[in-house]
Amino acid sequence: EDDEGGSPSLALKTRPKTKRPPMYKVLLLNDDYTPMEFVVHVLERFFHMSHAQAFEIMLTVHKKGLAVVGVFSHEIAETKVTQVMDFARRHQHPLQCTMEKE
Ligand code: NFA
Repeated sequence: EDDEGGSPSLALKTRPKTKRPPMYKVLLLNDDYTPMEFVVHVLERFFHMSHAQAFEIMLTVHKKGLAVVGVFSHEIAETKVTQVMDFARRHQHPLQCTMEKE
């Protein structure tokens, strides 16, 4: 049989540098004014959650102050944040959505 051979320690140190791109958490923040049903709608519309899932996450944000609503590439995370912020502003709600590197 063939034997690839080589030094394991050297092989580990000389691996090809194919770093995965960083991923970004998208966070929804609580406030005192945005209606609960609006937040549920946002989670259904932009994060493809079921009504039950969306309600659960909305309550987590309401009670804990924030929650991670998804993890995406930088470009997708930025798009989600922009979509949510624009949608909230159009409806005159102060809902805040941000992203941070995982
Ligand atoms: N805290 C808001 C309220 O009581 C509901 C809310 C939940 C707002 C999640 C923002 C995010 N109407």
